Amino acid sequence: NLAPLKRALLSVSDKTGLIELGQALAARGVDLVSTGGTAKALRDAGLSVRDVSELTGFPEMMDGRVKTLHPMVHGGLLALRDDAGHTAAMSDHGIEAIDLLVVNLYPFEATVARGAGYDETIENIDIGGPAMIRAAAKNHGFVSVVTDPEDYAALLAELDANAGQTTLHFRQTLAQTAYARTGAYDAAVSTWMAGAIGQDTPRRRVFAGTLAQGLRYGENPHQSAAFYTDGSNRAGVATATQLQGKELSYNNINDTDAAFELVSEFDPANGSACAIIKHANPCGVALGTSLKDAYQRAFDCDRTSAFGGIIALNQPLDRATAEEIVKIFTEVVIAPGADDDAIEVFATKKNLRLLITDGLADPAADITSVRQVAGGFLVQDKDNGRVDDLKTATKLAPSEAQLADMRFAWTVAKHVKSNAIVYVKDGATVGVGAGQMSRLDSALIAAKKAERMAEALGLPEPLTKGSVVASDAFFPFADGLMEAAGAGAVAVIQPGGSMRDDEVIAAADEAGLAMVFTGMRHFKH
Ligand code: 93A
Repeated sequence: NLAPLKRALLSVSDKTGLIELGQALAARGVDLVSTGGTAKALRDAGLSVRDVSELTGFPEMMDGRVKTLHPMVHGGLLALRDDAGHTAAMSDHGIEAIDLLVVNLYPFEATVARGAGYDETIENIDIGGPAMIRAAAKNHGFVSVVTDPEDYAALLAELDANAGQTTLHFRQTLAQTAYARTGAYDAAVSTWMAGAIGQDTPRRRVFAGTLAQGLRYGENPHQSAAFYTDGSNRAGVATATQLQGKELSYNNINDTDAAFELVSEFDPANGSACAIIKHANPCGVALGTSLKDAYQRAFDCDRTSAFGGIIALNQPLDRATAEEIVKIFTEVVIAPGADDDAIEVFATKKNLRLLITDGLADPAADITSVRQVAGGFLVQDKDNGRVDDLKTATKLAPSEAQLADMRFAWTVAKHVKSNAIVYVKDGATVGVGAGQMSRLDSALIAAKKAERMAEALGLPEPLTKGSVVASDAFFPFADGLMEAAGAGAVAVIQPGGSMRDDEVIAAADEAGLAMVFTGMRHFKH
């Protein structure tokens, strides 16, 4: 059991809750020591506080770069109170024990987020703060370290419950949080530098994020979960503003991300686009003469699956589209804006979440993606591959209209889990086959869904008749291609490059198909 806490060093950039904490500590007889700005804030509130320069015998210098980097501070944080050698060193050098460290760091992440220049960003790399945090956390046997204003209340409650001290378990928890903070901080610095200097290899990267919110549960109710932001401030689900609806779930966030990344492929200057996602795969994607038209056409691809789906739009939500969307149950709508009329329409559906982003995501951005495997992480550049030159492989060349549909189908296929087969007609998906272990099965499933939709819509034949089809990777055999042709596809876009390309091309020629090769594949696993 430690003696009641005697001395606290407070050095905080975010002064939220500082005065209340200082008052509460002073009321408990704790001696306060602080760096310049923090000391001033405490003094202005009428508290008595010593400057850290009084402790170190050195002024804060070099524009504050050197304020607490001194043995008087670090000795006071690191000394083992039950070690005769350490306590002797303390008394020899007049080092005063620091029992509580309250630090939050220079706002590096916020500085990056607001787009500050190189020099200003460098100046916001905190050195003394992390050094103290790491020292205090190492010495958690004796020292409490608080790095988040949200923990001030818990600290005070702990002091009250334990005669002016903290329990070892509490200090351990604080230390664990502290190392998470310094680790994430340096990761943010390294990530920013990678971008600033054009260091784009994923081989020298470290990943950490900032807790954005705890989630009710994970993919399933028996899994606990949380959501972290990576500080990149990229437009998307992590940075969107939620205007209404209950809290997003783990699966909502994952699906909303898939929806928004997909719809962001379609430049709003070229027209309206809508993507509807279920279980991270699109069940309908369409361009339209208006946003409402795009939504309706996306919906008509697979009305059954669209129920309870997640909708992403590439233009601000308007009243007409909102009125159409509320006709069925939808989990989330994400869009780069919403007008007042649309917001009014959505207000009648309390559970429908509406997320507003700051523009669209840049599909060409150089981003690193991370996936966990047992015992490690897989890191790669995000798939931002684009194909401009399509090579016609068959005798028959595609028409301009078919080429436009092929490019659309190819873009959608990039966002469909492999094996991906996507049928498209007139700028709308009419059949999506996703995530099958065989390409043939994906082609079959997509065609089957199109048949079902034709029945539901009372059409004379499935919309796959006269469609184009995209395959995210080459057809290893002619069978998948023939399945697509059987469903009515008349033009094919695929990477090419199979050992049996000759066979596949011959089969396409025989069936009277036009086929182009992209020379690039878009596996998504
Ligand atoms: O510039 S520093 O890296 N050098 C230091 O020695 C130092 N000591 C504390 N930054 C340092 N700090 C940071 O100053 C703290 O982490 C805190 O964020 C900030 C508090 O400064 P002030 O009390 O003057 O507002």
